Amino acid sequence: MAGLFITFEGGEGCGKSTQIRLLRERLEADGNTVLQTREPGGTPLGETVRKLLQHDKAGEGMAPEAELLLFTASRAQLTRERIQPALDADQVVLCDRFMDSTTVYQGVARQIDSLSVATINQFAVGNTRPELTILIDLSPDVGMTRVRSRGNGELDRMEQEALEFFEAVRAGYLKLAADEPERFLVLDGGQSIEALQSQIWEAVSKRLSPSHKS
Ligand code: Z5A
Repeated sequence: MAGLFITFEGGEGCGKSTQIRLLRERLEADGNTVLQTREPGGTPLGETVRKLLQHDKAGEGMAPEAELLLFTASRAQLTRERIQPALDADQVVLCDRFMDSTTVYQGVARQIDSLSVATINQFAVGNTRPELTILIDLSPDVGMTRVRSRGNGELDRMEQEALEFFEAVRAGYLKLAADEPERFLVLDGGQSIEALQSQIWEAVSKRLSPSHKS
């Protein structure tokens, strides 16, 4: 596969968006063409689904199965409309959340059976898989404190879940990472922004080949 596909995962407020922005800036300064995107969202269809999932009144009382299908519908569109074309053009793709979020949030925390989640996830992404997944691990209470003190402090539909939900998410991520150590880089999200950035750069720069510069 051409290109380099990197995903970022972790609980709320772990620092993904901050690190993705810094990494994109550094990659671009080095002459790489970068697609930075996010889930749910990243396409007009996906951004509409994002509103439904997070803030729309229509999302109240959403069944876990409907939630699973909405997240994966957004992903199916993003993969085909933006991610795979960018990889085919030998670009670096940085995605804020991808299929591991569904495995953990809908599979582990919402307790939808793992076989159904895996089947639907695979159908959504086809053969487009990340080469590197950076998991920023942080205790949920620290993450939620950061989220509450950011912007207007309002919480979206999923951020209103109980602490146990986010503890299950964290444990789910750590298990996934232990099962696939060659794909995952697990970092302590309690470190400074600069310390995290330098560990991320070390891992990413090893995977960059001269052909990624275009
Ligand atoms: N979800 C799902 O259930 N299933 C799926 O398949 C997918 C998603 C794809 C998406 O939320 C929600 O959808 C999410 C999972 C679910 N739900 N919940 N709950 P989102 O896109 O709105 O938000 P998020 O992905 O959870 O990220 P976030 O809350 O925006 O946080 P972040 O990107 O990880 O962190 P940040 O914005 O970079 O940093 C947060 C704050 O901390 C900010 O003020 C920073 O300045 C500060 N910060 C960052 N790094 C540090 C360090 N190192 N030290 C101190 N302070 C820091």
